[in-house]
Amino acid sequence: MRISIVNPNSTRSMTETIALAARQAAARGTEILAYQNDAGPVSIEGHVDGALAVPGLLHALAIAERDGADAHIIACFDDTGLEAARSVLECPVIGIGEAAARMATLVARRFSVVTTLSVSVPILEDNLVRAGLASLCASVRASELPVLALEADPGAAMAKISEEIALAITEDGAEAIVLGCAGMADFAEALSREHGVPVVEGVSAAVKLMEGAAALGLKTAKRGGYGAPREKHQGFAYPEGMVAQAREPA
Ligand code: 5HY
Repeated sequence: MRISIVNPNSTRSMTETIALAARQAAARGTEILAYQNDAGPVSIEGHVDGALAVPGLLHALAIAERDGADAHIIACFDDTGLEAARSVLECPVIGIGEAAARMATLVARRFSVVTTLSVSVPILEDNLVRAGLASLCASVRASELPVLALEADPGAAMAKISEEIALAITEDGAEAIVLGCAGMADFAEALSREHGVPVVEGVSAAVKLMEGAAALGLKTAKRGGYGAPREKHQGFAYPEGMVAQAREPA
Protein backbone atom coordinates (compact mmCIF):
# COMPACT_ATOMS: atom_id res chain seq x y z
CA MET A 1 0.00 0.00 0.00
CA ARG A 2 1.00 3.67 -0.39
CA ILE A 3 0.57 6.29 2.33
CA SER A 4 1.29 9.96 1.67
CA ILE A 5 2.67 12.28 4.31
CA VAL A 6 2.65 16.01 3.64
CA ASN A 7 4.57 18.64 5.57
CA PRO A 8 2.43 21.80 5.30
CA ASN A 9 5.42 24.00 6.10
CA SER A 10 8.29 24.66 3.70
CA THR A 11 11.29 23.60 5.84
CA ARG A 12 13.01 20.78 4.00
CA SER A 13 14.95 19.48 7.01
CA MET A 14 11.65 19.01 8.87
CA THR A 15 10.19 17.23 5.84
CA GLU A 16 13.15 14.86 5.82
CA THR A 17 12.83 14.20 9.58
CA ILE A 18 9.12 13.52 9.11
CA ALA A 19 9.68 11.24 6.10
CA LEU A 20 12.37 9.25 7.95
CA ALA A 21 10.14 8.81 11.02
CA ALA A 22 7.26 7.71 8.81
CA ARG A 23 9.40 5.18 6.93
CA GLN A 24 10.78 3.80 10.23
CA ALA A 25 7.21 3.27 11.48
CA ALA A 26 5.84 1.85 8.22
CA ALA A 27 5.19 -1.87 7.91
CA ARG A 28 6.93 -3.93 5.24
CA GLY A 29 4.89 -3.38 2.10
CA THR A 30 3.93 0.18 2.98
CA GLU A 31 5.46 2.80 0.69
CA ILE A 32 5.64 6.31 2.15
CA LEU A 33 5.19 9.14 -0.36
CA ALA A 34 6.54 12.32 1.28
CA TYR A 35 5.71 15.82 0.03
CA GLN A 36 6.46 19.36 1.16
CA ASN A 37 4.37 22.49 0.67
CA ASP A 38 6.92 24.85 -0.83
CA ALA A 39 4.26 27.59 -0.86
CA GLY A 40 3.80 27.31 2.93
CA PRO A 41 5.44 29.27 5.76
CA VAL A 42 8.75 27.92 7.11
CA SER A 43 6.85 26.86 10.22
CA ILE A 44 3.26 26.90 11.39
CA GLU A 45 2.81 28.76 14.68
CA GLY A 46 -0.78 29.91 15.09
CA HIS A 47 -3.84 30.70 12.98
CA VAL A 48 -2.27 32.89 10.27
CA ASP A 49 0.54 30.47 9.40
CA GLY A 50 -1.99 27.66 9.35
CA ALA A 51 -4.37 29.49 7.00
CA LEU A 52 -1.56 30.43 4.62
CA ALA A 53 -0.43 26.79 4.43
CA VAL A 54 -3.77 25.33 3.34
CA PRO A 55 -3.81 26.03 -0.45
CA GLY A 56 -0.40 24.43 -1.02
CA LEU A 57 -1.26 21.60 1.36
CA LEU A 58 -4.43 20.74 -0.54
CA HIS A 59 -2.49 20.88 -3.82
CA ALA A 60 0.11 18.45 -2.45
CA LEU A 61 -2.59 16.09 -1.21
CA ALA A 62 -4.29 16.17 -4.63
CA ILE A 63 -0.96 15.21 -6.20
CA ALA A 64 -0.55 12.42 -3.64
CA GLU A 65 -4.00 11.00 -4.42
CA ARG A 66 -3.13 11.15 -8.14
CA ASP A 67 0.16 9.36 -7.30
CA GLY A 68 -1.87 6.47 -5.93
CA ALA A 69 -1.81 7.02 -2.17
CA ASP A 70 -4.30 4.79 -0.31
CA ALA A 71 -4.38 7.15 2.71
CA HIS A 72 -2.96 10.53 3.67
CA ILE A 73 -1.25 12.12 6.66
CA ILE A 74 -1.05 15.86 7.32
CA ALA A 75 2.26 16.18 9.16
CA CYS A 76 1.50 19.25 11.26
CA PHE A 77 0.32 18.84 14.84
CA ASP A 78 -2.30 21.58 14.30
CA ASP A 79 -4.01 19.18 11.83
CA THR A 80 -3.85 22.09 9.40
CA GLY A 81 -6.54 21.93 6.69
CA LEU A 82 -7.78 18.51 7.84
CA GLU A 83 -11.51 19.09 7.35
CA ALA A 84 -10.99 20.62 3.89
CA ALA A 85 -8.66 17.77 2.93
CA ARG A 86 -11.24 15.15 3.92
CA SER A 87 -13.82 17.00 1.82
CA VAL A 88 -11.75 17.03 -1.39
CA LEU A 89 -10.04 13.62 -1.13
CA GLU A 90 -11.49 10.11 -1.51
CA CYS A 91 -8.94 8.26 0.63
CA PRO A 92 -8.80 8.57 4.45
CA VAL A 93 -6.89 11.54 5.88
CA ILE A 94 -5.60 12.14 9.38
CA GLY A 95 -3.50 14.85 11.00
CA ILE A 96 -0.66 13.87 13.34
CA GLY A 97 -2.38 15.73 16.19
CA GLU A 98 -5.58 13.69 16.03
CA ALA A 99 -3.57 10.50 15.40
CA ALA A 100 -1.36 10.95 18.47
CA ALA A 101 -4.28 11.84 20.74
CA ARG A 102 -6.37 8.85 19.58
CA MET A 103 -3.39 6.52 20.06
CA ALA A 104 -2.76 7.89 23.58
CA THR A 105 -6.36 7.12 24.58
CA LEU A 106 -5.69 3.43 23.86
CA VAL A 107 -3.14 3.29 26.70
CA ALA A 108 -4.20 5.97 29.19
CA ARG A 109 -7.37 7.40 30.70
CA ARG A 110 -5.95 10.94 30.68
CA PHE A 111 -3.17 12.38 28.53
CA SER A 112 -1.47 15.76 28.24
CA VAL A 113 -0.09 17.41 25.14
CA VAL A 114 3.25 19.24 25.24
CA THR A 115 3.64 21.51 22.23
CA THR A 116 5.84 24.42 21.13
CA LEU A 117 4.49 27.96 21.60
CA SER A 118 1.47 29.16 23.60
CA VAL A 119 -0.07 30.52 20.38
CA SER A 120 -0.70 26.93 19.29
CA VAL A 121 -2.48 25.86 22.49
CA PRO A 122 -6.03 27.10 21.72
CA ILE A 123 -5.81 25.58 18.23
CA LEU A 124 -4.90 22.19 19.67
CA GLU A 125 -7.62 22.50 22.34
CA ASP A 126 -10.22 23.26 19.66
CA ASN A 127 -9.02 20.27 17.60
CA LEU A 128 -9.49 17.96 20.59
CA VAL A 129 -13.05 19.24 21.04
CA ARG A 130 -13.82 18.60 17.36
CA ALA A 131 -12.36 15.08 17.60
CA GLY A 132 -14.37 14.31 20.74
CA LEU A 133 -11.22 13.81 22.80
CA ALA A 134 -11.18 16.95 24.99
CA SER A 135 -12.70 15.13 28.00
CA LEU A 136 -9.72 12.74 28.04
CA CYS A 137 -7.10 15.50 27.84
CA ALA A 138 -5.69 16.65 31.19
CA SER A 139 -3.89 19.66 29.70
CA VAL A 140 -2.20 21.19 26.70
CA ARG A 141 1.12 22.73 27.74
CA ALA A 142 3.56 24.89 25.78
CA SER A 143 7.33 24.48 26.10
CA GLU A 144 7.70 28.00 24.60
CA LEU A 145 10.05 26.63 21.94
CA PRO A 146 9.69 27.95 18.38
CA VAL A 147 9.15 25.07 15.91
CA LEU A 148 12.53 25.45 14.23
CA ALA A 149 14.35 25.58 17.59
CA LEU A 150 13.59 21.87 17.90
CA GLU A 151 16.15 21.04 15.24
CA ALA A 152 18.50 23.97 15.92
CA ASP A 153 19.31 22.61 19.40
CA PRO A 154 17.59 19.23 20.01
CA GLY A 155 19.28 18.69 23.40
CA ALA A 156 18.09 22.00 24.85
CA ALA A 157 14.67 21.51 23.28
CA MET A 158 14.24 18.06 24.77
CA ALA A 159 15.21 19.40 28.21
CA LYS A 160 12.51 22.08 28.05
CA ILE A 161 9.91 19.60 26.82
CA SER A 162 10.92 17.24 29.62
CA GLU A 163 10.28 19.97 32.21
CA GLU A 164 6.72 20.40 30.91
CA ILE A 165 6.16 16.64 30.85
CA ALA A 166 7.14 16.43 34.54
CA LEU A 167 4.62 19.17 35.39
CA ALA A 168 1.90 17.55 33.27
CA ILE A 169 2.38 14.32 35.24
CA THR A 170 2.71 15.82 38.73
CA GLU A 171 0.31 18.77 38.48
CA ASP A 172 -2.20 17.83 35.78
CA GLY A 173 -2.53 14.09 36.38
CA ALA A 174 -1.35 13.05 32.93
CA GLU A 175 -0.90 9.27 32.57
CA ALA A 176 0.51 9.55 29.03
CA ILE A 177 2.09 12.33 26.99
CA VAL A 178 1.46 13.42 23.42
CA LEU A 179 4.32 15.32 21.75
CA GLY A 180 2.73 18.31 20.06
CA CYS A 181 4.88 18.99 16.99
CA ALA A 182 6.05 17.08 13.93
CA GLY A 183 9.54 18.25 14.79
CA MET A 184 9.46 16.18 18.00
CA ALA A 185 9.21 12.88 16.10
CA ASP A 186 12.64 11.73 17.32
CA PHE A 187 12.11 12.55 21.01
CA ALA A 188 9.41 10.08 22.09
CA GLU A 189 11.47 7.02 23.07
CA ALA A 190 13.98 8.90 25.24
CA LEU A 191 11.29 10.95 26.98
CA SER A 192 9.21 7.84 27.69
CA ARG A 193 12.22 6.15 29.30
CA GLU A 194 13.00 9.28 31.34
CA HIS A 195 9.48 9.75 32.71
CA GLY A 196 8.21 6.17 32.84
CA VAL A 197 4.95 6.93 30.99
CA PRO A 198 3.80 6.27 27.43
CA VAL A 199 4.91 9.10 25.13
CA VAL A 200 3.15 9.19 21.77
CA GLU A 201 4.31 11.18 18.77
CA GLY A 202 2.03 11.85 15.85
CA VAL A 203 3.99 10.74 12.76
CA SER A 204 4.32 7.08 13.79
CA ALA A 205 0.81 7.04 15.28
CA ALA A 206 -0.61 8.40 12.03
CA VAL A 207 1.25 5.86 9.88
CA LYS A 208 -0.14 2.92 11.89
CA LEU A 209 -3.69 4.28 11.95
CA MET A 210 -3.67 5.00 8.21
CA GLU A 211 -2.21 1.56 7.45
CA GLY A 212 -5.24 0.16 9.26
CA ALA A 213 -7.75 2.36 7.45
CA ALA A 214 -6.16 1.56 4.08
CA ALA A 215 -6.02 -2.17 4.84
CA LEU A 216 -9.78 -2.07 5.53
CA GLY A 217 -10.28 -0.36 2.17
CA LEU A 218 -12.02 2.59 3.84
CA LYS A 219 -12.84 5.74 1.86
CA THR A 220 -14.04 9.02 3.36
CA ALA A 221 -17.82 9.30 3.52
CA LYS A 222 -19.10 11.85 1.01
CA ARG A 223 -22.58 12.30 2.46
CA GLY A 224 -22.79 15.28 4.84
CA GLY A 225 -19.78 16.55 6.74
CA TYR A 226 -17.05 15.66 4.27
CA GLY A 227 -19.09 16.03 1.07
CA ALA A 228 -17.23 17.33 -1.97
CA PRO A 229 -17.49 21.10 -2.62
CA ARG A 230 -19.88 22.20 -5.39
CA GLU A 231 -18.04 22.74 -8.66
CA LYS A 232 -17.17 26.46 -8.57
CA HIS A 233 -13.41 26.35 -8.73
CA GLN A 234 -13.28 26.22 -12.54
CA GLY A 235 -10.12 27.80 -13.80
CA PHE A 236 -8.52 27.92 -10.36
CA ALA A 237 -4.96 26.86 -11.10
CA TYR A 238 -2.33 26.47 -8.43
CA PRO A 239 0.91 28.32 -9.19
CA GLU A 240 3.72 26.06 -10.41
CA GLY A 241 6.39 25.09 -7.90
CA MET A 242 4.07 24.85 -4.90
CA VAL A 243 4.94 21.26 -4.06
CA ALA A 244 8.21 19.35 -3.77
CA GLN A 245 8.68 15.65 -3.10
CA ALA A 246 11.03 14.19 -0.50
CA ARG A 247 12.10 11.02 -2.26
CA GLU A 248 13.46 7.88 -0.61
CA PRO A 249 17.09 8.33 0.42
CA ALA A 250 19.43 7.18 -2.37
C1 5HY B 1 3.99 21.32 13.41
N1 5HY B 1 3.94 23.61 13.39
O1 5HY B 1 3.81 20.14 13.76
C2 5HY B 1 3.33 22.49 14.10
C3 5HY B 1 3.48 22.44 15.57
C4 5HY B 1 3.11 23.72 16.24
O2 5HY B 1 5.30 23.85 11.53
N2 5HY B 1 4.71 21.80 12.40
C5 5HY B 1 4.71 23.15 12.37
O3 5HY B 1 3.98 24.29 16.87
O4 5HY B 1 1.96 24.16 16.12
